[in-house]
Amino acid sequence: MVSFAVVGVVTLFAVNPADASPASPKYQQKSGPYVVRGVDSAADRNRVGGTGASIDSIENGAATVTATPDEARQIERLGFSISRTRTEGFPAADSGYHDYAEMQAELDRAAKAYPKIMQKLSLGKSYEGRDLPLIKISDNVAKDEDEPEILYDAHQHAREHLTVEMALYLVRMFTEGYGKDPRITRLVDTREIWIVPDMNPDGGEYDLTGGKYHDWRKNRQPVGGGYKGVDLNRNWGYKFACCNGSSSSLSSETYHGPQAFSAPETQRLRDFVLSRRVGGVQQIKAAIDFHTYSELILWPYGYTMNTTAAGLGSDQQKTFSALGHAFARSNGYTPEQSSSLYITDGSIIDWLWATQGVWAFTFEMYPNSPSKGGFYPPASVIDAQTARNRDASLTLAEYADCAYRVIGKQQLCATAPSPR
Ligand code: NO5
Ligand code: CA
Ligand code: CA
Ligand code: ZN
Repeated sequence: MVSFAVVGVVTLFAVNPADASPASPKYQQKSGPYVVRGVDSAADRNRVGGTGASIDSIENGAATVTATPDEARQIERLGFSISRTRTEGFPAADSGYHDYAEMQAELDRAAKAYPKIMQKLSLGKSYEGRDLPLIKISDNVAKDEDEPEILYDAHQHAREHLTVEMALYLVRMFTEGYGKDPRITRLVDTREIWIVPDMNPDGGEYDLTGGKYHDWRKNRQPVGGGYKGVDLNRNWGYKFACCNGSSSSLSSETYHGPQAFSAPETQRLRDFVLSRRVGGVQQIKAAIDFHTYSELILWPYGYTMNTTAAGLGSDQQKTFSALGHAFARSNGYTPEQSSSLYITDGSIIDWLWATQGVWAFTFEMYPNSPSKGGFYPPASVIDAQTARNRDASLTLAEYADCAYRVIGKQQLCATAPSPR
């Protein structure tokens, strides 16, 4: 993949000595490019342009701008996020991976090629102002039909880049397979499929800066004490910070944030999920949250070792386990309750299940050992390791009309159509 990605979101003024030019304004050189985010309307463009900076291109609210240091400061004072970016993307050896711009381009292409069944929408913005794309795939895609809805989300954790490839694989699978593969055609015709390919674009892009990986996990929101980053998968609002499954230390990899949903990224997905309640009934019935690595299929709860707990009765536990084992038969991952790995609190799947009744799973993708690349497996594995989850992803969508069917208790769906 040709890469002209963003090098180093170097924060402008304090950090980059090149910007600390002592020259008086009229002798200041235009320099760039800068990326200015949140340039959504004509008024925004005029405000940015009004500083004297030139707008060289604009896409998805991100303007590439050439500006003097003074103009850049003015743009920042206007409230836009502006960063000094050179584009770099993945190291050449890993160019088969999609950085943020490449992912957006692929999603745009697919939406253009399959307008009848795919829409590219937005959840809103990340902390640094990047758009969080939301894909809908269904027949009559522009209509909200009465069809079971499924959510696949990826990349809560920055360094888990293979999960973005998984989401892009699902987009291709559902669009290119429509009208060709009967199983896919049936699902697109009878389900509404939501894909969130990149929950953490700020962390993901940061992880690629400077031509090397940074082993970054969290988002890029300042949290105080000079530290940046909240662990998005500890920031959800069910049993938040309850149980030693996250950290209150600002520098920790599992820092849960000052309160539940303190991160813009979790807020955005929460608000979308809540918007899918129609007449009090959550329309999203099943979900997979993709992570790497360890080749695991995990289900709620993460916060407790108990197999049943408030909101998780024994038929429900059996349904989770049976679905998890069904997925494992196709992808060879190890199925288990999330807490059997380790306790997590404030995870997305606990929130999705406990508050919305969504049959929510975490998939921890390839590899199963650090020796195979850990968080950074070579791009040569992408095709096989995303296709590996094809059957499980389809199976989840097929059970979205009545998950209890997997344990032969479909009568429960009639009496309790939505568990919440
Ligand atoms: C996940 C799962 C245990 C949910 C997490 O290695 S990971 O960070 N992807 N594992 O801790 O949130
Ligand atoms: Ca439809
Ligand atoms: Ca619907
Ligand atoms: Zn993860």
